[in-house]
Amino acid sequence: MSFILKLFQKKSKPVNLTICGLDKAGKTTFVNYLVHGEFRETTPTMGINRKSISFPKLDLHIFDMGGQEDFRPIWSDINEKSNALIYVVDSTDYLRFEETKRIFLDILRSQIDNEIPVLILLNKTDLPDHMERIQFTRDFGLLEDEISHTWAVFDTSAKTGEGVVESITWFLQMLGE
Ligand SMILES: Nc1nc2c(ncn2[C@@H]2O[C@H](COP(=O)(O)OP(=O)(O)OP(=O)(O)O)[C@@H](O)[C@H]2O)c(=O)[nH]1
Ligand SMILES: [Mg+2]
Repeated sequence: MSFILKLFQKKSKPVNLTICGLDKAGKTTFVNYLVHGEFRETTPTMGINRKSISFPKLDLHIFDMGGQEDFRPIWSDINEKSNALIYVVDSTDYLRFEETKRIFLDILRSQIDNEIPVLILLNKTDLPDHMERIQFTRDFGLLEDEISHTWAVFDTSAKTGEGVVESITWFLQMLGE
């Protein structure tokens, strides 16, 4: 490519994306599905797992955060520098529902700006007795007046791939892809 063409070539927009959620929610499995197009076994993320994916109009720099309690204090620093948030919830983890809701609302209130789009993944919907999306949306506090972010909830399975393309397509549109 000539020097002149390179000068006028459209640059991809860099986007920093944080993926948060409790440990074992399926964050890394989701990222793996995005990157490899198939399910891969994972090990718990110790700290931060970084991946980059290029789309035609944007470069996604993914910060897949470790969800164990010890690593959660790191989240705020990364979230404050992020342009996008994915929050992953294990749809079969009824026991920790209030814990994940509290942490999620705290991120929205104090760690990210109002204009940042938020994609919520109700993950592991391949498993029986998972939460239903409509009920989840209400119980998770998303319909409250104080929520001013653009958000959407998608049923996903990072194991079978259900909802992976649909959710990321919505998100890329919100990010200007
Ligand atoms: N059935 C099912 N299992 C899943 C799904 N997503 C993840 N898992 C499994 O759940 C376990 C935890 O997945 P991870 O992706 O490592 O979870 P994580 O949120 O990254 O966990 P931390 O790194 O500890 O924060 C693994 O055994 C995955 O295979 C899913 O959609 N369906
Ligand atoms: Mg992980």
